[in-house]
Amino acid sequence: MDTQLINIPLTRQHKYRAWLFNKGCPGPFIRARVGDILEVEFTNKDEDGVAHNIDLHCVTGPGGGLYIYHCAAAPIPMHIANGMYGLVLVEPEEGLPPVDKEFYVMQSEFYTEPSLDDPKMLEYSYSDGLNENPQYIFFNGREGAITDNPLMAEIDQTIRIYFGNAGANLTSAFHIIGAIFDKVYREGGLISPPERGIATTTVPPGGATVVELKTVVPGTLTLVDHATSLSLKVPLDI
Ligand SMILES: [Cu+2]
Repeated sequence: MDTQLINIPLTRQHKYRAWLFNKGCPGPFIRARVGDILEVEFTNKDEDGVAHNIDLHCVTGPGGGLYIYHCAAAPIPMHIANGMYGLVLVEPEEGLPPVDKEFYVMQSEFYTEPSLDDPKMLEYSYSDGLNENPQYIFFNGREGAITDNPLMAEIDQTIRIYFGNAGANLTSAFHIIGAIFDKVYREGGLISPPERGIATTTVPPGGATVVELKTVVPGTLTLVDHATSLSLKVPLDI
């Protein structure tokens, strides 16, 4: 893996100088199985000379689960808010049951202020980061990431979503409009059996969940953070 500085189209109007794992926001989905040895080679290509690293929450988790990884160089909230996070799945030894479709979605906050040099650029806001006052909360790192490229499935398929909340600060009330989660592996734990028939599940910052649902009728299903006032305070990607 590597780290680079990339100007990403954060909103329809603005770019943001993001710090990314493998040019992605979120970074690559890492998939392993209990008993695997995970070798991570990490190169810092940050041309501004900022130090970066990788903190994989799965390092000592026995039995399998879905875990966040993120840059843990100081100040940590800045590195997370700049886009340095992803998910690592450690499947149980026997593997997860097969499904028809799998998707990778991550929520995170962006704390921004206009750049003094370029009105089309946004920069990280230290004060809003400290005050936990995000300007944007997005799925998959930018405005419209999912609405522009919808997650598609056919009728009568079983869908599994690997969902992570990078934070850096707010808890997600993860919900899908138009369906019920048939299975929720709470907080990404794969050792316990899944909960059944959940409408909204809590995903803390630094946490993840695995949810499954079945497509019953044709239509558009919408993923949201059901903390509804947030959609008035900041634009939510729905
Ligand atoms: Cu970093």
